[in-house]
Amino acid sequence: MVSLVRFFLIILVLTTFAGCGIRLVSHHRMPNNGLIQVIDSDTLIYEVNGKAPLIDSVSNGTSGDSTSFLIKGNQIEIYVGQLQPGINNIDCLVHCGKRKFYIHDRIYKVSDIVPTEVIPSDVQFLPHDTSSFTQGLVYWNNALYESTGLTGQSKLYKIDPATGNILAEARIDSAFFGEGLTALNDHLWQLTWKNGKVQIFDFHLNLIRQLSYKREGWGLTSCGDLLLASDGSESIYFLNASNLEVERELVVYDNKGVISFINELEYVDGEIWANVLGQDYVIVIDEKSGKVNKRIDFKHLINRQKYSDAGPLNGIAYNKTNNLIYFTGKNWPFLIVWAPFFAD
Ligand SMILES: [Ca+2]
Repeated sequence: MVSLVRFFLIILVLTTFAGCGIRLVSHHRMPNNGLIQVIDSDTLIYEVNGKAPLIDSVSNGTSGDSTSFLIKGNQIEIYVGQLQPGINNIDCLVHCGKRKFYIHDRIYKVSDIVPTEVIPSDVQFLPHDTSSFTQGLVYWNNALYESTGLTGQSKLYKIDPATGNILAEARIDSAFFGEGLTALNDHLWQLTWKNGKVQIFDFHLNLIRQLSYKREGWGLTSCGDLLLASDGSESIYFLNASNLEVERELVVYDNKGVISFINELEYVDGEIWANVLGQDYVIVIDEKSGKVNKRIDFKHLINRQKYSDAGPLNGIAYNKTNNLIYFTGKNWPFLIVWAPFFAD
């Protein structure tokens, strides 16, 4: 008899609280990191469901005075119009009868900067091997180095930056799909796409060692003693080169929202130049805030009717000794050489 009473008590408790909870009903979360994009509306609406869901009060969280709340029956409206662009935390405690619900979310607000549109002029062209499925480009010690992709075809090239001539080349492991490439600590560092490895080469293109890596490898550059890597999302990861642990994550966004599919990277004087998969432009990102400062358009420089086999722009390399920047793309017939000058 005792066990029967216990059984009905359990059923009663489950029935009372089944489906109870609080959920966001005004916005969607981004699938890979749960971020909430706040673009058109400055009000988040959460709703309590379950039995007797009327909200009594709300306690402020770490957002302090920057947000205000409005209770409407079983809904709470959180106004975030005063928050700064970029990532913000929303923390509060909702009191609902004897129950409490915690709201802990990360939102981002769009950038307050409208990117400057730049169209490169006075560029030079160098030849580029149209069989190169370009995935990364870097300048180091008077040479360009290129990483190319496709499983079984991936290579590393050393290229003369004055002529575009190939000086040396090496195949990488035929099981690997080569991706982003950078120079750090007198070595070349190469991502692989889904092979879970970072490969380290000397400048004669000899493999020195491999490190395990848990993300997809897309673009790679370096700043100081850190590696900066993309994985096709809207984030750039600042990695400790000794263990590839993430020291900082930078979310890229402009005045219209977060920018996904960040690919090839190049660190240039406090900014990160990046291409976006499938686009013939390069965005220039503030290293600290993630805001896009400029958008450099290359579509007038690649005639896609004439070069119908050419894929996306996917190589950016910076020679800081003479301020030249090199660009190319998957199966492009040329490298573009440009000395950028921004009149700002
Ligand atoms: Ca690069």
